[in-house]
Amino acid sequence: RLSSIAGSPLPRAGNVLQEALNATAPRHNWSRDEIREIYNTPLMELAHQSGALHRRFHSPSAVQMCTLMNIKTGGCSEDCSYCAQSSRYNTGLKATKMSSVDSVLEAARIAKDNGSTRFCMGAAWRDMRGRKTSLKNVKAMIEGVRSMDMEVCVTLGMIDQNQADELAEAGLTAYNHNVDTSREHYPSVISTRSYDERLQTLAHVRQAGINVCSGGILGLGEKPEDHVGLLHTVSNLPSHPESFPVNALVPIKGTPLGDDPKRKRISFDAILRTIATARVVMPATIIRIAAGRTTMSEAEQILCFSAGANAIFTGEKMLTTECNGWDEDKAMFEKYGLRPMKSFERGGYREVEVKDMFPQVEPAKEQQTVA
Ligand code: SAM
Ligand code: DTB
Ligand code: SF4
Ligand code: FES
Repeated sequence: RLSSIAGSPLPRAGNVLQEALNATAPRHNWSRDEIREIYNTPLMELAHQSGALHRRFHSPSAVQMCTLMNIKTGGCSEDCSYCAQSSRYNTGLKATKMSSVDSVLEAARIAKDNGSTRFCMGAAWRDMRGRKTSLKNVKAMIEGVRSMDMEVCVTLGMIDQNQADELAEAGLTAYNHNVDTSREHYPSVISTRSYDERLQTLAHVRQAGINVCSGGILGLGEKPEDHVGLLHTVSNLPSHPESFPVNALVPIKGTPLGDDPKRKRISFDAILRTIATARVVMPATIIRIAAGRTTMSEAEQILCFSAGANAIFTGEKMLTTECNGWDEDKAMFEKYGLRPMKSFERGGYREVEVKDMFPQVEPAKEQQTVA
């Protein structure tokens, strides 16, 4: 019988997952119980089904290549217990002034020449209060990168409505501001700004018509239930984030989390489970394998892509840590038949068609005549 092998029943998708797989549009009213049920589906079944759903909403071989640049390193007043750039911890990082517009445009050009279609700039700021000149420079950077026909994203800490509107006016594609973890676990990671303040910044970004990029970090000493909580927060926003980055903690010496002897590295199955669940509850979102990818094998990364991840950070550096380089990523794409997503290319719901799943395969001549 098909339903059992050697007498043991095959794992099956539960009702909630079955229903989610029939989606023709994203849903914004997931209950925490529903997300937990999906998250706890036997992993092979979950990753297979999320991969099938992915193929209905996205071009299956397209992976967005983004390159990061730290435009203002270190000296940050916040106490995020994972971060190399907080001035509260002795991480050996030297704080710098803000980069010039010219140096940013030069870096974006190199990223574009290497195939990246999104350029993301980060600044180690709590917020943008009293940073009028910096905002003017950031706007010039945004305009310059957009004029190269690249998507452009910034992460500058908390912003108010006026600042969001100004960034929108400059042509910003997306604003990154991570909720990082569940509401419950958040206070054990950061004390200097609240979960609600984060959500407020996301509301300003959304209101300004800029795409929201918001995700989390796994491996902060949280429980699986906090992954469910993180997914519950983002999937219940008035519109789903356009981009959901999944970071695995990169331990930084000198930070509370980097120095914690009890901290366990996040397991790969938890990363895959989070990506697959994110794909099911936010079918149209771009899911980004973010920090920690250098510690993943190529085979692990491919499992993530086949379960629904469709973006990476690639290039010389993340913000302060190592990144998988362009050449390594190009070789992986070539080997597995992945292709860089084009600038502003997006999926959208479609019924599955074999020609979409295998676009490069033409039916053989004999088969055509027989048919
Ligand atoms: N200061 C801004 C902010 O916090 O919104 C922007 C820069 S901040 C470094 C961007 C995101 O990178 C953080 O929200 C966090 O999710 C992620 N991140 C920072 N350090 C990390 C680390 N050591 N490991 C994994 N992710 C990290
Ligand atoms: C995101 O979620 N991860 C990126 C990007 N958005 C800005 C940053 C990861 C930083 C990793 C640690 C570092 O390099 O300092
Ligand atoms: Fe500052 Fe951002 Fe690092 Fe927090 S994550 S310490 S806000 S740079
Ligand atoms: Fe740039 Fe998320 S950090 S798209």
